[in-house]
Amino acid sequence: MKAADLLVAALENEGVKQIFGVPGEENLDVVEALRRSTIKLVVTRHEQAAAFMAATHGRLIGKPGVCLSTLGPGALNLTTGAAYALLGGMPMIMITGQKGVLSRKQARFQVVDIVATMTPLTKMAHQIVSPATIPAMVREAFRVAQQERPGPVHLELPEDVAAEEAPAISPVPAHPIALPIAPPAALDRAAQLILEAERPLVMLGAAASRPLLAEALSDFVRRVQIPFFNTQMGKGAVSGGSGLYMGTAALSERDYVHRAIDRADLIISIGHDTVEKPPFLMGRGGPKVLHVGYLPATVEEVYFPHAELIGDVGPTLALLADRLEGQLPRANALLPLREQILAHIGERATESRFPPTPQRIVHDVRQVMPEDGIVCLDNGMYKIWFARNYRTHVANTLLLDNALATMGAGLPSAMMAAMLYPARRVLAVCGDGGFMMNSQELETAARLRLNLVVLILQDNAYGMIRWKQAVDGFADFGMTFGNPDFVAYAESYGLRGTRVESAEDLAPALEAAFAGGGVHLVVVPVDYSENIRVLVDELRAQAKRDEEK
Ligand SMILES: Cc1ncc(C[n+]2csc(CCOP(=O)(O)OP(=O)(O)O)c2C)c(N)n1
Ligand SMILES: [Mg+2]
Repeated sequence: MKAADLLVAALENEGVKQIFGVPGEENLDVVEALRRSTIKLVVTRHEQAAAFMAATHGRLIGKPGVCLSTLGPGALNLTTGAAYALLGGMPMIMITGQKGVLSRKQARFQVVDIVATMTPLTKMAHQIVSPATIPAMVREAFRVAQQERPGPVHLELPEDVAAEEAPAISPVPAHPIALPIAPPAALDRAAQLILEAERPLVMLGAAASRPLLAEALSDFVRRVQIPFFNTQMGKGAVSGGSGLYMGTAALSERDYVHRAIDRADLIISIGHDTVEKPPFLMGRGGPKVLHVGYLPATVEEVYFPHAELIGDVGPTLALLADRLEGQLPRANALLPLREQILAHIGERATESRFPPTPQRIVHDVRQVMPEDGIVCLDNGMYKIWFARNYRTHVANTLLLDNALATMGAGLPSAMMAAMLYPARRVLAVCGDGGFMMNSQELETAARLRLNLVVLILQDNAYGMIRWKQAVDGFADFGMTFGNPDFVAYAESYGLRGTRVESAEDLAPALEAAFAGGGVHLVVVPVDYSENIRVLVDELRAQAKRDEEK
């Protein structure tokens, strides 16, 4: 048995079903061990996509996804994915090769210090130096990756260590981990704050989307009946139909949802992670904030809670609800604002101008997605519109990245969702910029025979930056580009493509794409004049009117 076999046995012991990546010659012993294992090796066309897929695996089911690369160039291609998982709180394991460390027959060819590179991008980065350490090291890697706050872990296996004869050591079994729950005194203090509040509001943040938390959170909201809003990454954490959803804070201030936030006197902030673009800006004199989380709040200029409840969030919330249920006559004080907030958000959602508005696109996507359908966004202007306008009813059905906010993750994250949930509809929504950053993965998606629809919003530009340029009064410069014929591009991969030619065609085109199965590209132009009309002019005018009142 070689060390590589020991590594793969340890991965099997962790329940790993597939590994994504691009091997190099330094990984060949690991590849051979994988060939003889129950684990499937899924080669991608770029390591970045492999890392985005592995991270999304962790995000969606709470267990680390695994990716693999060679040394130097391949490992460096994993770095954006590492940062994506680190900032996004997604458990992931990265395994990279390295030249031999016991002798250096190739001198420094391709050698980059990857452990040092990965150190600031991971929770832990280690080189494996001896076969006997592998079982414990792999177990520790998974424990660290999975433990709150979840994130990526890097293991480097040099080729000579991988090829070494290894003792037959059994893998280390996982031990159950029970997290502490907030102490009774802290729960009493928090309950007191909430009982005294005149206009309480719940905010659900990124950690509220942890896959195992959905039920406990929904219970809490139902039991206390306090209206809630969410951050972009907290979207979908409470199952639908509660009648208490007030909106999503896609901007940091002045959006319609901020009418409720600004009027609240207490915000119960559940699972907020300050990696997200601030959902509101704390200042002196604003609402008090009670932070509920697995970990204490990091203090920022715009976030400095007045009280905290730290511990396993689900059980902690249950204990808090025990102290509050039926005792909050003012729980719904802010609820009367709900209707007007949601009505404003819904404007222009059915207009038939062409190219369609972002509001119309979000509306039509919602129409063709069943409640449990999963929409995976890349990064671009439409992210704000989807965060703001798309209503979710099931946890983790709108996957977006408001942490690293990298372009290029839309397609790979949707591919992972389609692999994990073959019976659910999965849609990637990408700008023409972000799609082209990892479009080569269409080949991987085709090879894996995934059922997946990719909606490309074509404006022949880096629209989001062009918008910011205009908002800040700069000249329109340097943001436009040409595009391939996306339908022909899809066909060149053996896939189907549809170009939407009228507003009325969008929903039927998506419907037909899903019905046809396989991977299908749907291309639609988008009218981004709404960005300035709504997100700047209208909101500024409203804020001014509100101030004058
Ligand atoms: C990897 C990466 N590069 C650059 C950026 C900065 N950026 C954010 S949005 C954006 C434009 C996105 O363009 P596109 O994908 O076409 O979407 P659009 O905004 O046009 O809808 C850019 C360049 C980023 N977030 N990530
Ligand atoms: Mg674009």
